[in-house]
Amino acid sequence: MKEELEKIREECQASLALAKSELDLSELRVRMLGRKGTLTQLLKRLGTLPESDRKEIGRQANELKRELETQIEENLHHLREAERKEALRKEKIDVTLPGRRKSFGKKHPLTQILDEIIQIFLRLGFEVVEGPEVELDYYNFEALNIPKGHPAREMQATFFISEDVVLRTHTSPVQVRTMEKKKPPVRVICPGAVYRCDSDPTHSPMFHQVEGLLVDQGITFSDLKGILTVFVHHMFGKETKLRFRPSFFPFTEPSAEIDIECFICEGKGCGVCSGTGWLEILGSGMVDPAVYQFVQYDREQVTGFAFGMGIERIAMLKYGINDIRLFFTNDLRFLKQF
Ligand code: 2NM
Repeated sequence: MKEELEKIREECQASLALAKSELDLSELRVRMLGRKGTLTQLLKRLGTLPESDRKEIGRQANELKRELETQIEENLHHLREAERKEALRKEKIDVTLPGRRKSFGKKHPLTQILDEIIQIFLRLGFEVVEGPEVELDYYNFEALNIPKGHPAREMQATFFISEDVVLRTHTSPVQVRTMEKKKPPVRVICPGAVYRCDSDPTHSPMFHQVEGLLVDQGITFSDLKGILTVFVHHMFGKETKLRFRPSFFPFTEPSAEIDIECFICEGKGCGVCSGTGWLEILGSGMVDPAVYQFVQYDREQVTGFAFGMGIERIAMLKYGINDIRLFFTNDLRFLKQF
């Protein structure tokens, strides 16, 4: 039995060294100290020993039992401690790390400018009207006093869909459609995309316009000057100098283009204003009575004015942008600046 006890001791030591988990340890406990465990069985057989051996072997066996119990408890404790440390290490968070910021989108610079323009005219009593981008030749040209063969048709570099259907070259057809539908007084602005076969740093084949129209009894060129002066002062600042320069459009008579003093050189003349000291920002005029005849308005009863501007042009002047394509390539490094 003495050798048996030695073997059990060795086996216990080997097993303890190998036990890597709680399960290993509880198996070892059962195998040695359980009701049918090796050591338990040996302890039960102590009574069969001669009295001379019983005391010594009994002492050693009980000592081994206690040692094994203590060792198993200790190892269990170490295992649990290691597990706890590992869990804490895994769950560790650095509360000093900066938060993850959500990035919010914002309006395209052209939309910002358009919103500003619309806001100014809404306060002046205008309403916003939209219309089709694919338009009949009749509304885009004919009813605007631009008959077939008129030089203005060549100047506009039109995209044709068919012989009498075009991509609109301006938003004026929306105003013709509005006058067809509604009797005076009419006070509308028409924003939207327009198309011309033209492409260089300052021209895009698709760009945006806002046009306006006011028709009523007794409207004069003074009303045009007043409304557009208010607009320019709101858009570019109330100290902005402006001038009305005679011009020509087939659908207005008289016609005027509106320039503002170049804010780069303050009127001295520079590269941006081509040495003139002025920047062209608007076209305008008194609606030609010929247009009223197309929409069944009484040309003896009503008068009115109309105007138009390019949104990209206004944005380029306002922000000092020298290439119109920047608006349409959607490079975030560009867009984030506005
Ligand atoms: C401009 C300049 C001058 C204009 C005229 C009309 C209509 F429909 F009433 F005849 N709509 N828009 C107009 C007049 C547009 O853009 C530079």
